[in-house]
Amino acid sequence: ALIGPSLMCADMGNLQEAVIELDRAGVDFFHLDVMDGKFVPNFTLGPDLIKRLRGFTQKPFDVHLMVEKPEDFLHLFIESGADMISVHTEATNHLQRTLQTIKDKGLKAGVAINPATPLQNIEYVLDVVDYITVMTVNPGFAGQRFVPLMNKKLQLLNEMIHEQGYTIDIQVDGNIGYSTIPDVLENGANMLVCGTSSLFKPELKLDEAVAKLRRFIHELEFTNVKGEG
Ligand code: S6P
Ligand code: MG
Repeated sequence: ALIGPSLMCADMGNLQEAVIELDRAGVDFFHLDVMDGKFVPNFTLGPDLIKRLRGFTQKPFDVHLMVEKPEDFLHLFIESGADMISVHTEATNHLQRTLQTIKDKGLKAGVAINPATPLQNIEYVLDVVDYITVMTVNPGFAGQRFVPLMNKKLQLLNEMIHEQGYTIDIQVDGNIGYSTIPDVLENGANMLVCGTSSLFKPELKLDEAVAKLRRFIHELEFTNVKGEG
């Protein structure tokens, strides 16, 4: 599974250093949360900041748009250097077109889905998405508790994707840490958004936190493979 630090959980006064350190520690992608104070009751990173950080790593930038009418703002994030953009199914009446636009610009297109939103809402965009972000907390804040039914949702999503013959990455976002990772991996997630629950801990340096998490995931994947064989 891929490790993607959520930069809203980094020290905002030292974002540049955080990106450089995480890059060196070998993370797989960076997750950048964008909020508009309407779709979610908070504000975080914006296009100018993302553009500025873009210069400090070559790793993919995964921009998670928690904004209403994301179709109106795609150009800002494409210009700021995003490699992947996810939009919420709840935030637009034009989901298919919005995802198609992201793909047409040469980026990976993702759809994010809130805990209470049924999987049926994304059934007719499976052919156009590269990844699905299953929100395992309600979006807006770091440090929240995992919504328990999300493991069942992941399992059903995984089945739905395979039954229909698609290859789509499953990203999980929200309280992804040592207590929740075994189950989400078991249920098919392969992209982990890592915030305060795993990487950003006051007692651990970022490179140590990444190494520790990587070891944990490797061991789980190893035992899973053994179990299947
Ligand atoms: C939440 C946002 C997430 C958080 C992440 C934080 O609205 O989309 O990406 O940054 O969930 O991780 P944690 O471990 O603090 O929940
Ligand atoms: Mg996010």
